[in-house]
Amino acid sequence: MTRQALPMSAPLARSAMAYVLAGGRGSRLMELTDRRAKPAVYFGGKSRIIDFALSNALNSGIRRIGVATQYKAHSLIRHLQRGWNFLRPERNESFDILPASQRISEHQWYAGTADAVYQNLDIIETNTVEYMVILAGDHIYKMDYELMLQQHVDQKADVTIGCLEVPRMEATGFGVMHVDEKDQIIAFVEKPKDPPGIPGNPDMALASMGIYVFSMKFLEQELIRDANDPNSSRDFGKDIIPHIVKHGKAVAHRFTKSCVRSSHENEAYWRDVGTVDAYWEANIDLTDVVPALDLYDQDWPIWTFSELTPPAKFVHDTDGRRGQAVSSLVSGGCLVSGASLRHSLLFTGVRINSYSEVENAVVLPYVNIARSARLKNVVIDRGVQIPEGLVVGEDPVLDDRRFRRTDKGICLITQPMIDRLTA
Ligand code: ADQ
Ligand code: ADP
Repeated sequence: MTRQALPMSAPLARSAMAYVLAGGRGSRLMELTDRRAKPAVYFGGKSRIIDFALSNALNSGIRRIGVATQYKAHSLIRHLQRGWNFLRPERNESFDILPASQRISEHQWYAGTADAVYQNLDIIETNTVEYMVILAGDHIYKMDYELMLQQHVDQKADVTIGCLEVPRMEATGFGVMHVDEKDQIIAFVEKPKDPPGIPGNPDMALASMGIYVFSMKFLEQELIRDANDPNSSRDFGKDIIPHIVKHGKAVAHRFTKSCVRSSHENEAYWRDVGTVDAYWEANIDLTDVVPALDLYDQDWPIWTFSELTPPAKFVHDTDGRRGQAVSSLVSGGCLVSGASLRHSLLFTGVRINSYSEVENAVVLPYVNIARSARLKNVVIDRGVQIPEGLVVGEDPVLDDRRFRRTDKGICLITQPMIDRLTA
């Protein structure tokens, strides 16, 4: 558990601001994002997706943070206000929540990701920072942005882009780049239909993680230039980055397992969790004995708002049936009474009652599972009341009719779906 030594010079993170783009819906998460933006979706038992980018910023030494919100922002803003309001202006720190508030013109929401920065330039400038770290609030990973800032300064780049290798056929949803031997980006295409492979490794592509380091002055000039371009869609991936690759110096920063100063990581873990399948799988993976993502790593804690709850409790029911959990993560305030739980993850305050069997389940906060339910391969949204005897995961045709069933056979269950069943 030894921490690698910090660089001797003052950390660049202290003169940087992290700006988290958290306005997207994430529509492939289906009903999970009907009422909340993707960054506000729960992950890992205690956190929300945005906590990963924010914790990375904090653990990297960044103390000035802005979060731009747009789509269905209430749940996200409430979480940020409860969990992330500890940065103090009197200690040269700041935490700003920046909803698309039509500050420039009353007709204008954030047009694209670059516009979500441009519209708040005046607020950002009050922070007098030298570097800007633009982040997406959508991804699960641990990363030390100080190392990215150092590479940016060492290579005298105009922009440094976080990137990772992905299978070529999966790269259609990413910005894809070519680099020279010094990792300078010589070509960049946003979401190509036929992604170019890596020379010498044609089945893989070098994909942008959608995270960028700029010097503040350069970013400001670029945003103003872009705002005056009538053909621009005001997006980093579509407009700003291709322009810099053509006219300036863009450099790739590779995401590897050494991107986090922790002795715990055994692989470079990064997930988009953009679909119900990917979301279910990444959560269920945490039940592995040695998961690829270690949430128990005290060198790189994932900060969040945590409700005050009593400990999880497992009890015999009145018939003497044991309440038990195997290979599962169970959060505070949960109560498992005479029921059995396997390979599952319970968020705060979940109750599972007698004779119920739950397996491969991701159960969001305050779900109540009544007696004698059998639930397998499910994601259950917050607060859902599962009725007595409900069976899910045994009859694909029935499940298809009642719930949101994915190609891989995972059922997403929400309260309106349950209401339709019992109506
Ligand atoms: P996309 O994944 O398509 O591409 P995009 O929809 O632009 O990303 O969203 C990026 C981030 O900005 C997300 O966190 C989203 O929540 C947020 N966001 C989107 N629209 C917003 C708005 N109007 N206001 C505020 N926030 C907003 C980008 C890059 C690709 C890269 C992928 C990696 O363009 O080059 O490969 O990210 O995921
Ligand atoms: P969270 O995402 O914080 O868990 P909920 O799942 O309770 O919150 O709700 C998500 C968002 O939907 C919140 O912004 C909440 O205020 C809103 N909401 C909750 N229930 C309803 C409802 N019945 N009608 C409209 N909006 C709701």
